[in-house]
Amino acid sequence: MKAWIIGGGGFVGSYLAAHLHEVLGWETALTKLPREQVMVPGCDVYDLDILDKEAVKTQLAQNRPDVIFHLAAQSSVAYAWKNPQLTADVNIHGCLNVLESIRGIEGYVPKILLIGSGEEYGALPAGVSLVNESTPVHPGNPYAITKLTQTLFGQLYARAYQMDITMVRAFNHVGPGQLPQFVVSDFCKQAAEIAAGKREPVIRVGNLSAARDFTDVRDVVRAYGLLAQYGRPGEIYNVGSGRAVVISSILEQIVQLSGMDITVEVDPAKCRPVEVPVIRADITKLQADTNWQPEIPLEQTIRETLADWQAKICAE
Ligand code: A2R
Ligand code: GDD
Repeated sequence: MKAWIIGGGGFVGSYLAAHLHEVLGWETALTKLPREQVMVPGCDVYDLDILDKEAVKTQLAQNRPDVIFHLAAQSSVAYAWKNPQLTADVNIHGCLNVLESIRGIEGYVPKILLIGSGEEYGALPAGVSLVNESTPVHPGNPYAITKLTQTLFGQLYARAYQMDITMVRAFNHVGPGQLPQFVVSDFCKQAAEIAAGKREPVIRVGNLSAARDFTDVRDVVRAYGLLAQYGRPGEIYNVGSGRAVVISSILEQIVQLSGMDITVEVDPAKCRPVEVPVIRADITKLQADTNWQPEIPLEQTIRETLADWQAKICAE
């Protein structure tokens, strides 16, 4: 099996490439932006900007992978509020460049996994917090709208052109190596800086009352590998833990693990204009079709992410 990861220079990309190559034994290549550095043993790496449609088509036509994982995105909800245009360009036009390129290659029908988001569901009816793939969607921020659009195009192209596209709604994924614009990594980095005496003992936070469904990135990439094999064309699958965790409890764990006396300050710049209070995935469909189970407890992920930041900051 020949796999191709588009947008492999980010957080999930290297974990996914290592899983496909080392565990599944697939011939694996990943694409990254020219400015990114990434190296995964045994995997080929190519530069590719998905806004360059000709380049997308040329690379795919030359290599004709059997499976394509489309990860490339502007993936930050917070940044999408600041730059909705760029978010729409990459997440919608970029995705269309990929789909149209594949459609334009004669006789080529690869398996395509489009990675969307649990944010697509958005505001839920009163009393509803567990969402399945049929729950009505009300995306509540620019990022979520772009990801829902990607999913809709995926469904349309699967139906209209018989393309083998499976849509994923990934909920929050976390682990060592994630950029500090995401909450667990952000809090761990600040705690590590405090422990190293590189900042005052104050952690700056956004909205601590929201609850999100967190899964270790290593469990997430196992789910992607399974969906590439068993995910049905035209179908959407939630990938999450099925458990919602309040952000304040994550902060408490990190402060406790750091063993320091730390004050918490709300930074209004880190609070979003609007936010869905609770998001939690119903993963019945994923489990029925793939037998996937999350294996790594959140406590372990948080511990390892904090240790990773402590090592990085000590090495600076
Ligand atoms: O924005 P950067 O410099 O971090 O680069 C991101 C890259 N990317 C692009 N790749 C090709 N052409 C573009 N025009 C373009 N713009 C951005 O896609 C980054 O290296 C990668 C996405 O990785 P992350 O932002 O680290 O997201 P993560 O956590 O790996 O999530 C993978 C997928 C994304 O579609 C998320 O929206 C979804 O899972 O949750
Ligand atoms: N980043 C950040 N920093 N978030 C904070 C902070 C803070 O200081 N304080 C509280 N939060 C809250 C956010 O308001 C949000 O409710 C929650 O923590 C998680 O925020 P992020 O880690 O930035 O992730 P996200 O939920 O907005 O988006 C992530 O998950 C989506 C799937 O549910 C990203 O990985 C998306 O790409 C992904 O689609």
